[in-house]
Amino acid sequence: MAALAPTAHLQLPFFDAAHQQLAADLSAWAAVQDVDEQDDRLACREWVRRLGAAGWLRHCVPAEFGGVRAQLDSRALVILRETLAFYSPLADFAFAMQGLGSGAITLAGTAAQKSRYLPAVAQGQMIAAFALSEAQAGSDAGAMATTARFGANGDVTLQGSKTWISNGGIADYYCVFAKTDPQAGTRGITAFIVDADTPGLDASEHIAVMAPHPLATLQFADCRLPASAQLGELHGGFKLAMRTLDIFRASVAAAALGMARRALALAVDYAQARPMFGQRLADFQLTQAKLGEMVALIDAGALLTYRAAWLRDCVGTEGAQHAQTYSAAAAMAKMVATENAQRVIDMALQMHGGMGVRMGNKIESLYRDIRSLRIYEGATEVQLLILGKSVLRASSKTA
Ligand code: COS
Repeated sequence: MAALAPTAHLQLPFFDAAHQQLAADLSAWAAVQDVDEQDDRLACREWVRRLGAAGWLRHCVPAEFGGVRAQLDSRALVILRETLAFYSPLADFAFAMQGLGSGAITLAGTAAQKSRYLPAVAQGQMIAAFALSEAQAGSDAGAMATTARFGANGDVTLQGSKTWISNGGIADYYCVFAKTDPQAGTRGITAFIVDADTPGLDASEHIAVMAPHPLATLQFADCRLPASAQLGELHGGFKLAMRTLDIFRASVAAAALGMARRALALAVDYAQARPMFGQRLADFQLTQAKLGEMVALIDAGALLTYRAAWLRDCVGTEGAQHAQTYSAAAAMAKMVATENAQRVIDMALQMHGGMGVRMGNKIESLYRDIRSLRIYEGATEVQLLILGKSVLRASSKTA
């Protein structure tokens, strides 16, 4: 085990004493967890159970439904993900999906929906999932083809398929987005909560990926839901999905930071221990330059990440101006932190030489773990689109 996750950055004015305590407590807990991660689905269940039992998942829901704070606190989410990812990217993933898979219920659920799902998510008794992507609708989420048709008695029938669904096959329920008015584009999408045991839902198609991560394709064949399964406004599903993603994008950035900080810690340990040409690897200026570059890349991502979280917590997202400012800040944080983390981990691996590519070495697994963060919850290219649109919007206001 490397040293405990670093916490000096928590002295920055973005954080308060409760955040600092949270980081210290979580780091002490996470450092001694030992979960066998060979089977991603079993491991993910185990992480959800442990995270729930230890109370960490309570940060995913509001206090009224078993959470820690009155509202989701982005800085707490950032600290939780950064710290968990430092120790185990799969633990981070298990935590994040409880938040993402319940976020739309927190934002738009009825009292009955919130009472049924949120306390169970917070205790780790229900595993949550968010089902937006389809084979032909990844970055272009509005192009989804899954349909939801209302029957005469108000019930709903889902037809279609979702893919790349995190927690697919192990989730207890899915927040599913489907077209309720196929001609209306992004204005014709509605969200529904689909319990995993609903007849007509098949989540058995597991997708194997390069780093442990339970993923599946979902098939909906005449999958019938009661009217009470509708989540949020009719045709309001696209905005609900975007608002949910907005909350969690800054936390993806934080997960990338955790992995990058771990890679830096490993690189420092290795450089100080490895003899080479009569001195230590760390004594070469070439090595020092790389370590310097790594720490600067991490700090750049960190400042953007903490800014985004602070904006959401302390300025808020009420009103178009604040919502757009936050949305752009979260997009920038996600893009920079994940791209920088990939570079940092690559440099750390290079420093390890042949040991870096040896299976079972932590730096080798980090190299695989980081890759998907540049893709999921909005690829880097999507973040660039969001940022580009926000620059144009700002310039047209000042013209
Ligand atoms: N919050 C609230 N509303 C938002 C929003 C946000 N963050 N982003 C967009 N909207 C609204 C827009 O204001 C617009 O509203 P009107 O219909 O009232 O005009 C509507 O949603 C459509 O927005 P836009 O025209 O920008 O949609 P696009 O189809 O061009 O798509 C992107 C925009 C690419 C940003 C969006 O599809 C996206 O985020 N794609 C990535 C999806 C993703 O992250 N997938 C991963 C799934 S989870 S692993």
